[in-house]
Amino acid sequence: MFELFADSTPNARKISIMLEEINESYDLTLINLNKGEQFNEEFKKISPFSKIPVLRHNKKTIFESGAILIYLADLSGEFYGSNQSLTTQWLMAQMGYIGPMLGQHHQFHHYNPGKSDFGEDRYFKISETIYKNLDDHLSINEYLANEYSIADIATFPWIARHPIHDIGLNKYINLLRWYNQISLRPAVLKGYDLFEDGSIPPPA
Ligand SMILES: N[C@@H](CCC(=O)N[C@@H](CS)C(=O)NCC(=O)O)C(=O)O
Repeated sequence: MFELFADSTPNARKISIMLEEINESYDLTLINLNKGEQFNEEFKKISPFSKIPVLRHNKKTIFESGAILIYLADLSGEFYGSNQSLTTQWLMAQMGYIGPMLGQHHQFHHYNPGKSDFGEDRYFKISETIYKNLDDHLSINEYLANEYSIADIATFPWIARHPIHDIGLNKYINLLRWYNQISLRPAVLKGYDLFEDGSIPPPA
């Protein structure tokens, strides 16, 4: 049995999507970030940096969304792709670059506009470049690694925040094709809306 500690965020959605993809049922425990519940002492025991998501499976707990995805791919034998090294490279690119950079773009451009021209400009440009680099790669590849994998599952919920990026997903036709294709998967539709408070944003 699985228990997912989460809120409605891109990193948490990676795990609910993966659990749906591998057909595992799970209990959801809301860690309400707006109320600061991630800082509760009890939660810190299973999440050393006070971050969601965390997955409990049997008596084990696992933190860090990339590590959780690898754990679930190993356990199920699914979605690690035919070339695990390639899948890991794209997964790590999401964990170390795409997610953190888009996350900073959210902070400067969407949540705190006007506080730092430098921050707004820097992370807008980096995010635009990420869209362009992904678009180039997807112009000759159907998915990030050879086939649909945990690398796509990790990246999709971040691109799904495109309405607040103001970059224009529609301009990147290969990224848009990938986005639309993944949006249609029943597991993605269900896993994305984990707390039934927000479905996948349509392309714009
Ligand atoms: N590298 C971590 C990042 C986790 C993360 O930043 N989670 C955010 C939500 S998406 C969070 O818990 N934020 C609460 C906070 O920073 O106080 C992972 O991928 O699991």
